[in-house]
Amino acid sequence: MKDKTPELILEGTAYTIDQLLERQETQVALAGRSNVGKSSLINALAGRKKLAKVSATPGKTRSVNFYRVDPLDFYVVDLPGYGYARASHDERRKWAKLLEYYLTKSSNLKALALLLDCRLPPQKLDLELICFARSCSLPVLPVLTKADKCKQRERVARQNEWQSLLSNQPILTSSNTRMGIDAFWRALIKAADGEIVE
Ligand SMILES: Nc1nc2c(ncn2[C@@H]2O[C@H](COP(=O)(O)OP(=O)(O)O)[C@@H](O)[C@H]2O)c(=O)[nH]1
Ligand SMILES: [Mg+2]
Repeated sequence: MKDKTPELILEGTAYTIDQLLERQETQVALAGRSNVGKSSLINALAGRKKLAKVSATPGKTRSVNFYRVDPLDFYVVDLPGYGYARASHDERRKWAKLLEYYLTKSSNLKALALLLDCRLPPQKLDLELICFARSCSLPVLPVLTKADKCKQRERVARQNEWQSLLSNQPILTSSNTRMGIDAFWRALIKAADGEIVE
């Protein structure tokens, strides 16, 4: 990257839909299935080990964290992971509602960075979220995680598979090796500028 890598600063946490919709600043959201590697990716973006909690026990995040991107003045919004197998029916419904409200009602949201496990074929819940994002004209930026766990052939196959379902090219990343982290930063900045479209 030509410029200095921006910083991520945790500025607030929302627990309710009202708190979630209060923010007026430009936002790019991060979403993905529980355990996809979202917290690890936030830490890799920030270049810090413990900004976001990496969980040994999945399904723990119930709140929405707002990270300010300094000095660019937009927010990276860390949405709760979905699809945790052991979540109760009530919890799932609550999460779905929160996600739905946020995606439909947040006028400052520019794009949804969707984290997808590089080792897995497209999953039902991911496809449902993509459909939903489309229904509210929200551009989806696909990000493949844990690429270090895949051979090159598998990476390319997975990229092609997602490419055929989405208009934007998936970015291959690994929080462990930092592969694709700069590319992800560039894509986030483009997304905040409204340059990523569906
Ligand atoms: N090999 C590998 N493991 C990862 C990577 N990112 C996350 N993990 C592991 O995947 C598990 C879930 O990670 P976490 O960041 O907590 O996922 P989250 O639930 O989506 O926030 C943890 O055991 C991480 O160490 C990666 O890029 N490579
Ligand atoms: Mg997490």
